[in-house]
Amino acid sequence: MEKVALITGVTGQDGAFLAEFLLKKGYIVHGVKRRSSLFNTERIDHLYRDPHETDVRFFLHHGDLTDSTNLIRIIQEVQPDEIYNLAAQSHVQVSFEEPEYTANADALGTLRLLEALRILGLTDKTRIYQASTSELYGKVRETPQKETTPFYPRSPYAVAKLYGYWITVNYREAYGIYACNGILFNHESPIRGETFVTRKITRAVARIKLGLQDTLYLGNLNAKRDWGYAGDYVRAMWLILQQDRPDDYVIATGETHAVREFVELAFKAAGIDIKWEGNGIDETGRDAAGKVLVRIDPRYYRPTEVDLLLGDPAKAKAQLGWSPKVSFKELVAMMVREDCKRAERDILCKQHGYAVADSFE
Ligand code: NDP
Ligand code: GDR
Repeated sequence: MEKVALITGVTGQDGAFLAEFLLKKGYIVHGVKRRSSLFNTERIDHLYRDPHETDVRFFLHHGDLTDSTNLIRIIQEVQPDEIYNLAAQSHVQVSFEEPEYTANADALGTLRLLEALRILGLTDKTRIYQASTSELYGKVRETPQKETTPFYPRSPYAVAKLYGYWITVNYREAYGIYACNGILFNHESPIRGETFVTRKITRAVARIKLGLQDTLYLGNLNAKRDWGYAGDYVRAMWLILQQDRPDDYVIATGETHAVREFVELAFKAAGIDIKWEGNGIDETGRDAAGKVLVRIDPRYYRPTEVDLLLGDPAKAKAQLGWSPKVSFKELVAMMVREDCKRAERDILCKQHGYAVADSFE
């Protein structure tokens, strides 16, 4: 029998990678997407087929994690073997501006899915994966961070995800649901949202290289992250739901790099050497000719920062047989390469009189 998966957040970076991965494994995949005034399916358009065709295996449903009745209806219709709860207001800085909405979608949204399984009598049938995060570790208590490291969330996003983590554990213990947390460290790709720091950097590097932009404005260059490749991480999500017993796992590379290093490597991948000058908000990154390419804008500083994330994926390696395949250097180069192609396309569009979006925050 073919397995049926339901992915919330299917239009996001991970949703797109996971949908493709599961379709390749022979799953029938259903995705929940929000209604939006413009198309928001760019990342999954290549997977979508007209539902009137035969042998369609990928279906989309309108839905929202803030709407219980809608989630219950979708789950009742789909009767999934596996649910991957990837939907979230996932931007840490935005969560300081929209804390209540973030809690509603990220914390209560998780509860709504778990309750739907109970209401529909699917606690024995449906396995559920919760997209937990290294942001739970927040303020450094121990490095590297592993499954037993205490949590200390440092943003409304992380606090909401803390609830999501524990409600998942609680429903596993209380009702015997196969419910698991993947505590995933940062993972990136050429389809990463443009306002996360990695993509913001690689997009700007490409546009600076091709003359579409002069300067890249950033916040804290000293924050350190354990960055991996999203394609590797969705494989871990699937493995987590294929074990004999439900459990929680750290998924990380075991390497950490500062934002500053990411900037240097990204420019290098585009053939530009960056030299740093000055300190704090006056720090600049210059090319060999002395032109300022990187400046600090304190608007991007966070009220409370997470200084250092470094994960220990030993448990995932031992129990899931998972390890990352794409290195940090390969990831940066891949992202710069793809953004250079997009910048070239933007130049063509401009030359033919079509408007293109110039800047992202
Ligand atoms: P994205 O921001 O790229 O995607 C988030 C998805 O959630 C989008 O499809 C978005 O829809 C959808 N969404 C947002 N709010 C709602 C809502 N109220 N109802 C339904 N759908 C909603 O995130 P990623 O793909 O990067 O991350 C996937 C998950 O993993 C998230 O939960 C994130 O918090 C978590 N995570 C991510 C990590 C990473 O490094 N990428 C690391 C650890 C955890 P739309 O397209 O319409 O905006
Ligand atoms: P993060 O990712 O907060 O780790 O959350 P992000 O890329 O937004 O920030 C990483 C670090 O870079 C610093 N930074 C900047 N960040 C942004 N966005 N823009 C800037 O201009 C900038 N300058 C410096 C930040 O201060 C931070 O320290 C991501 C999300 O995907 C979450 O959903 C996920 O849970 C975690 O990763 C793991």
